[in-house]
Amino acid sequence: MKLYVCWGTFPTPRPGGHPCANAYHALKDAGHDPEVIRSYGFAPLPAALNNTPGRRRAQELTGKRWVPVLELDDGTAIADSHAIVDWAAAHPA
Ligand SMILES: N[C@@H](CCC(=O)N[C@@H](CS)C(=O)NCC(=O)O)C(=O)O
Repeated sequence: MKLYVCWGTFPTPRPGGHPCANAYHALKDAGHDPEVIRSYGFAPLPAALNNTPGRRRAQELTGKRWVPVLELDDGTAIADSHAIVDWAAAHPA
């Protein structure tokens, strides 16, 4: 599986935590070892400033360039960190 993230999976002071880190650690805690794809950019900026492979793949999968996005090995996409956390809890490795 591939986890598309922004710039990494580091903690941030944001209330509720860093969404990409939350998704990543939920997957690890469930026994998964996702390939982390750093997408860089910042989704609210114009698409031209988000023209990275990770952002383009996020758009193909979800219609939006926001991350985190989880891509399962069968191509299924799960967008939004909360949905990824829920998926991880329901699908231990
Ligand atoms: N509700 C979304 C929020 C996602 C979110 O805010 N992602 C951060 C990156 S961790 C962000 O800045 N997204 C804009 C972007 O993709 O650049 C979620 O929980 O996944």
